Amino acid sequence: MSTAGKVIKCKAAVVWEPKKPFSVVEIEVAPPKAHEVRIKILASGICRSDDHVLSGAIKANFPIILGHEAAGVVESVGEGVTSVKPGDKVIPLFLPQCGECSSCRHPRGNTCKKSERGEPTGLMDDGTSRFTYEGKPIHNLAGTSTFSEYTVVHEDSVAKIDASAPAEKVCLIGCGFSTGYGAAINSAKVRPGSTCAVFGLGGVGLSVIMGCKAAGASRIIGVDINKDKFPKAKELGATECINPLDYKKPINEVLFDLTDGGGVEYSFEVIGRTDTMVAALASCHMNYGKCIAVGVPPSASEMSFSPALIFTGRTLKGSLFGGWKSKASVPRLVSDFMQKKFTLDPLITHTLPLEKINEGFDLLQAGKSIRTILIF
Ligand code: PAD
Ligand code: ZN
Ligand code: ZN
Repeated sequence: MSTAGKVIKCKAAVVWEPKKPFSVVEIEVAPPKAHEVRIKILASGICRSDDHVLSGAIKANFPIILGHEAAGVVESVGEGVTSVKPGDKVIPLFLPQCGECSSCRHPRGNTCKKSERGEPTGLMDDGTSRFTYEGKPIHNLAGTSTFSEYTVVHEDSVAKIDASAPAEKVCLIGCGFSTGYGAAINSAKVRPGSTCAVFGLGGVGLSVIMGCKAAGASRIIGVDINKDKFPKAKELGATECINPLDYKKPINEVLFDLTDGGGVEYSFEVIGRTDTMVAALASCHMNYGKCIAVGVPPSASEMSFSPALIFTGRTLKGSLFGGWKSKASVPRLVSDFMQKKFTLDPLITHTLPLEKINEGFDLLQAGKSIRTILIF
């Protein structure tokens, strides 16, 4: 029996307030309104950005359904939806692509004005939610909310992908892989033969390493305070790994020593801390060095550093979703994966059912996982 046009009751992991565990409960998911798409989620990865919201570091409205790195199948569409239809395999996009705003129209832009930045509402365009629990609305995360068996997204926030793509792998193209890989190849435009330093060797940092390697970097230095992350970083292309806790000197000085006093050509901050952003900036060459800030720092934080750091020519640049125009690029990235142009398997360390979501976050917080994939 078709569920189109009807409220769907399903399981979702709800967080009632910051720092509290998820509760997997039965919620109601309303049908999609005009230009919206209801998706049956098949698999969703756990990203540190979800944890930043859970910890309260990134501001959001609660109660909330987190999750933004997923793959699923379209269950039904609202009026006026033309780019996807029921049955299509899709990836929800935490960064939309409306195609009309100044960023979408610019060849180098990707930060669509429809994306929720700064003060997120956690609601759909009409100011309401499609999720309710016992009649009370629950907020969404970045218009995606994929820790739910069903979710509703705007048509600008969903991309149709190859029907044969394995959801439990390509879900990573919805955030972690694309963010890291694109930071190297789009935002930094890593040059063949160059030296790179990657601060933070989680799922996103490892994807930066894959991007640096694909771009032909000859030296890739991984930096992390958890040495357990080193073997996988080396497997994916890091030529050496260093732990700041092993040195008395600041890590930027260590990196200068390792590069004959010149500094690296490209540095990437993939942690989400302002002190490591400044350290990454100070680690790159004073003249032509480029530092890409990928990690999401706490909402209220401010960064301070001496202007001398950039006066001589260094570049500091942010990178959201790897600089990709989301709706146009995600289907192509999935095809590239299907053609074995890159691998996602090394990023997946754990697979759990949705009911065990708290275990998945425990693993991330303990530094024991790269990506945990929740299977629905
Ligand atoms: P993760 O927690 O799996 O990895 C972070 C790594 O940093 C871990 O291996 C830590 O051990 C390491 N680390 C922590 N503190 C330090 C330190 N002081 N010095 C060196 N290493 C340290 O996270 P992730 O890979 O899922 O995400 C990384 C960041 O990227 C995080 O801030 C997340 O919110 C952000 C992100 N940004 C975007 C974007 O579009 N810009 C998208 C997705 C994720
Ligand atoms: Zn993410
Ligand atoms: Zn736009």
